[in-house]
Amino acid sequence: MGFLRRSVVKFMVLVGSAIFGIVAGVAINAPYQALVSAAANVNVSIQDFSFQKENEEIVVGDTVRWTNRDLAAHTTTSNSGLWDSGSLSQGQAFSFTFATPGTFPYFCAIHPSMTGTIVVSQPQGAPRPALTSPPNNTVLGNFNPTLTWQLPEGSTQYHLKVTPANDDGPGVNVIGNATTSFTIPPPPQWYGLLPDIGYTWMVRATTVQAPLDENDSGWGEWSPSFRFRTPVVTSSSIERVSPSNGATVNSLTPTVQWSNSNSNIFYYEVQISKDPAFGPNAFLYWELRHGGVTSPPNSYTVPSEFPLESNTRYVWRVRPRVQGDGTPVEWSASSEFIVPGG
Ligand SMILES: [Cu+2]
Repeated sequence: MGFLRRSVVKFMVLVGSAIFGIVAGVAINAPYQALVSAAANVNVSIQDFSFQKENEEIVVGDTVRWTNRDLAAHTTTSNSGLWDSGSLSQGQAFSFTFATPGTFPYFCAIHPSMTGTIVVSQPQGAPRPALTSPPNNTVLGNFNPTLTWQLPEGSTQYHLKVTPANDDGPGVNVIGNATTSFTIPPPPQWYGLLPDIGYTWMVRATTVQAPLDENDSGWGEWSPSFRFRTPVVTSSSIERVSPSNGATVNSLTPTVQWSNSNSNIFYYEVQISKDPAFGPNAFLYWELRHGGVTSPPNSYTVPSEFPLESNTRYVWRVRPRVQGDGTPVEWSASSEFIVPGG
């Protein structure tokens, strides 16, 4: 039953995306071509004590030309001081070319209630960053790769995004000055990348001087994306530290702790069971732990809501957590400990 329902849903998604693809191909292509064009001039009249029209939307490189049609003198003066025409008498004009994206309010310095806004966006088809290394579809040999790219001329900032397969796990989301590389720091500086996952990464840029956040409209388009894959790891670097094998604990909520000679691994699965085979007939404690933030590091404490049984022998084991599009790895060997009689 569940299987059937899943099939139906999958089928509907496929049909939907096929239709969307056709529509997008027809509808988007034509205007996209038209937008890749030379810089334009936009005329704004200063007339009847107002800017006409008050809100203009242009792209980077466009020039706005204000012409005073009134008998009275006016100015066009940027709120931020970017431009100031000074007093314009009837028939006089002033032009300004916008080199960066952003929203630019302005007013008349003689009649401050006269206001307007120029909204400047990046033109479609503007140069985008190009990713250079690691080359697309590289399988990494380490967990702190240096990602490099080229930026379009005049870029002031970049925005780098690294996303795990199925968005399952942590990623990297960095905005910086216009450098052309970023090295993902290894643990414990950053808990960035998990093992055996395909990551997608891309970069976008801006020519805006002011610092942008990721939701700002001043960003250019994303580069085409690249993929890399993190190394496969095993449980062989894990040692079970305490309780030592065969030890008797003094609590129904003991802490198990392990160490790992592979410092790149920080996310773990832990199991504790009465059943030496960790089978389904005994209550199975099966938890995920970020070993870098547990106290002590690389540990799991049985929660007081689910204490162990007294007078019982338990086994426990650990493995690095693999998720996304990765393949789960073998568990470590198991250790046992004894909970004494109550
Ligand atoms: Cu005025």
